Amino acid sequence: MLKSNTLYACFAVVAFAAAVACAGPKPNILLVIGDDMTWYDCGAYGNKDVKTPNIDRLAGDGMKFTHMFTATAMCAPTRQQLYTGLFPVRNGAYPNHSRVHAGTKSMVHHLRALGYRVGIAGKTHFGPKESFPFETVAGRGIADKPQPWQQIKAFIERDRDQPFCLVIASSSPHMPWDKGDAAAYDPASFTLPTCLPDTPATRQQLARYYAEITCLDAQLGRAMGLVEQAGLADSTLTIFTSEQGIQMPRGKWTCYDQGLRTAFIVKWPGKVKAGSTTDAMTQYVDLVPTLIEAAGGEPASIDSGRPGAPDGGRGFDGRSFINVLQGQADRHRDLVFGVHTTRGIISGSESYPIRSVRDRRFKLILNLNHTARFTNIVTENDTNGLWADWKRAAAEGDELAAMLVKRYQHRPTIELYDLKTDPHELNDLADDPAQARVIARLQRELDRWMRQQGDQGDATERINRRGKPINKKLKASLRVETDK
Ligand SMILES: [Ca+2]
Repeated sequence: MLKSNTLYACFAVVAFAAAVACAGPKPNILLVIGDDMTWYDCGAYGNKDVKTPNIDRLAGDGMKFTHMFTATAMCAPTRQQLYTGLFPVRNGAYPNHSRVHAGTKSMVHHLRALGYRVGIAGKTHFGPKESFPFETVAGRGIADKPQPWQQIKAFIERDRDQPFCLVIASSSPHMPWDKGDAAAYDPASFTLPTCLPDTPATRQQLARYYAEITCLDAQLGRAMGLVEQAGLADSTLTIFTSEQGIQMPRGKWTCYDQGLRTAFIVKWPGKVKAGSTTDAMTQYVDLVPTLIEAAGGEPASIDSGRPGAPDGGRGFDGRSFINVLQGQADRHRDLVFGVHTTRGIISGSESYPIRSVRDRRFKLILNLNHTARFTNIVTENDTNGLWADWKRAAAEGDELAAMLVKRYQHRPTIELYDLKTDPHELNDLADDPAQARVIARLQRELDRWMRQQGDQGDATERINRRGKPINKKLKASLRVETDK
């Protein structure tokens, strides 16, 4: 009896010590989000042409993730998975410009329950309001105007006894690439990634895109400066993420890494080692559980507002990676998933569902309606002349341009890439008999994920999602039906 009491006392002491170790002041949270920026297009991730001093400084002060992924390479589904911890089909916002299912909860609910005030400045691209009841700190157009920054400053500085979570969602470098100083860049001097054809339009458009990335970088610097001026730098967990990839073929609106992979840097003084890097594979749905744990909550006990969690309950699809942040783990996910629907995007194909799964080495992509022609604004509107220039280069014998132009619109049913030897996914191995087992394994994993998500592929693509398109101006051009 004495022995068991002693054991119990020991457990109690250990449990108390653990609770004390996890306790502490709740950090403020500053989340700065880019828009359509390819993950490697900043100095911290290796691009030597684009000027990003603030992103690079943040990386020097925090942890750089090399394998963070969104599951969807377009704006509204990306943001709604990031804020809900739920993958797009399960939360309902899988077409672009669509909304989550009624009742879905977001980080606003979860962090408020932990005592936070939760605000957003800039781009929203979510709905309905009940699922994302952010305090509106400032509307869109935060780039050059003074007033939004006065409002951001006031939000950061008020109510010092209450922790805040502030999302600053920039619209840069989303097309049309008209912000920043393109004249500061010399297109002829650029070192192009091997996935881009070296054409005049590629270089000219990159100059405009880089200029707008520098504009985004300045916004990050401004936000970090306001936190520092308020004396809150040491008590604030700061995140920068690039969102999904560039609006060029094989970037936005695809499941290639150029679309899904994202820059992700976390500074958390006293918790995250400055200047560190992790190769752990993580996804945007893992962020909300991580923030809940950082705020002292228990992500496993949270009701996400939706059924169909991996364990059959109502929890998140994502899992907290706080042990990665604290240097206690260098692995998180074994598999990363992707989903794309062309319904709901401007000039999108009638139905061209794409699903993908990736492990550390291989990427499997399924084109579920591959006989259709893949279309979107890149191919049908071509406002910057890039597509026409690539087609011209292809006709004149540029082999990379020819392959990219052809494969962008006409793809096989299965694609397989070895990311170790082919990081830009240019050499499709799906027809290689030696890869049959890899394909079968990844296809099983993808099937399992789609079942958990309630994703029936083409049939899901054609379901008229309940919920109004979030941008009424685009309504006429979209194929997502609205509420009856
Ligand atoms: Ca975007």
